[in-house]
Amino acid sequence: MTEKQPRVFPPDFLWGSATASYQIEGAAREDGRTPSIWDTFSRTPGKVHAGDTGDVACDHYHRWQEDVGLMAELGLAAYRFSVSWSRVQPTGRGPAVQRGLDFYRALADGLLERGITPAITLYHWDLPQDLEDSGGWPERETAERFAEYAQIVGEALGDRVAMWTTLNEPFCSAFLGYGSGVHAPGRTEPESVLKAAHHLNLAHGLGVQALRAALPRNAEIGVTLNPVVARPRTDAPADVDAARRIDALQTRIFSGPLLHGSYPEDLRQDTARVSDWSFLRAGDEAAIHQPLDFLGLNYYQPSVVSAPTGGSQAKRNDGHGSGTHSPWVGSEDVEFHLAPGERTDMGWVVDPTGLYELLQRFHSELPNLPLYITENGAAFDDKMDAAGVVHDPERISYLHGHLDAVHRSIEQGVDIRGYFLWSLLDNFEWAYGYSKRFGVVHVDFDTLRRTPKASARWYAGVVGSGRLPAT
Ligand code: PNW
Repeated sequence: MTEKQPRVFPPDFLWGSATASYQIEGAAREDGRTPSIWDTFSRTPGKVHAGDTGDVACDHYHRWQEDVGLMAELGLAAYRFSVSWSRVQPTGRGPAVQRGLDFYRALADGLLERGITPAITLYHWDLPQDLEDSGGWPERETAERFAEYAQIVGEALGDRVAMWTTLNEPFCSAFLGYGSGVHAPGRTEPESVLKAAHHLNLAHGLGVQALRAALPRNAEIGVTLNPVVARPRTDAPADVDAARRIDALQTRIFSGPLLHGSYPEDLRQDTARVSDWSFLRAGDEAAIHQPLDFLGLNYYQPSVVSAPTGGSQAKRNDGHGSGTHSPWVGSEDVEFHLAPGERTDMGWVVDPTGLYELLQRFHSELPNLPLYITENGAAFDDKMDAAGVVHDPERISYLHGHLDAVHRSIEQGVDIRGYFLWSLLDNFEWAYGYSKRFGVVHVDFDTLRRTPKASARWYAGVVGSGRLPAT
């Protein structure tokens, strides 16, 4: 599939890497930061692999200058990071903590000094525990509090940060946090999933309005989704319908109201057994449907689904930590199958054609909306050799294949503005703790020493030349 000619990217294509606050910062009790739902969850025995927590993580809070230095060394043009809500507004309500804001200001300035564009995500899953204690995302109030938080951060950093994302993957917050319970806060309540999804959508809409008021006019505002690429196992109508139902639950429950102004009718019907949707108030869909400057897409792998087969091979939960509860509210009978092919250390199949399809899909849905790939990457069980070198040819091959798909999409006329590799550093991989390594930079979690892997050098070559080498 790959051609012999190098693939040349547009000169203004934004090359970056991505991280998230809870996964890298550590300093969980410093400078006024209070617990988020991920502190509570990870400190609860049995929730996270090996009892790992984000208490120290990569200690990025104290080592951010070194990390910015690494990015500069790799020649990255952009860095996507998230703000820890409870570092900035400890109870999720009321006045901001200046030291929390100062940390992100210094980070943004450090990036700008090195010519790296900062891109802020306001919410990457670390809800202040106080807000969860008041009910969390299933409560409407959480969306209102998010808008105030967005205003605070917008006013504090709008003079130096031009690229803003409200939410990262609201699917995971709602469905893994309140449905399967494999993510914080670990609740398993089918109707709460739908309420959480709606209030996350509302939080986005109110947050965009707050940001528009707080930010200079040239700021760009978007949202990051992780749409499912759901492939029916066969073309039997029941399997095709299974794919439709999973697409409604994982993708269109967000893209419907966020990008098109209403919830899909089939989703309402599929979930009618679970909820009467009385949480949806008049005017909500209009509040959610705000003009956006870009859409961020995260992609890792496609899914193969079917109607119930009665077989034992299929799993009813998604791949991210197998809980005993299904996240698929109202479609619990849909089965997920292992696609054939090479796998990453997460057990995720390597299939760049899914990224190509995803980009085509959103381009046809919204031809005028610029797209960014806000996450793409792979975990492999990298080992450092005796000479201190980490060879990770599988990761290079994964990145090569996916960047090739991005380039082919651009050639087809899809408006893709940039690519953020997940992730800069090995980090706290949620329920998997430190057992899964997504970084292009190796982190020794005893010494916290950073060592760029072979993939970091390879990516630096792509970024520096703006070309994907022929293979
Ligand atoms: C994303 N799933 O998580 C997140 O945005 C990152 O924080 C994370 O480290 C990365 O991808 C790798 O996992 C996901 O179950 C978690 O579909 C779960 C799923 C997808 C993405």
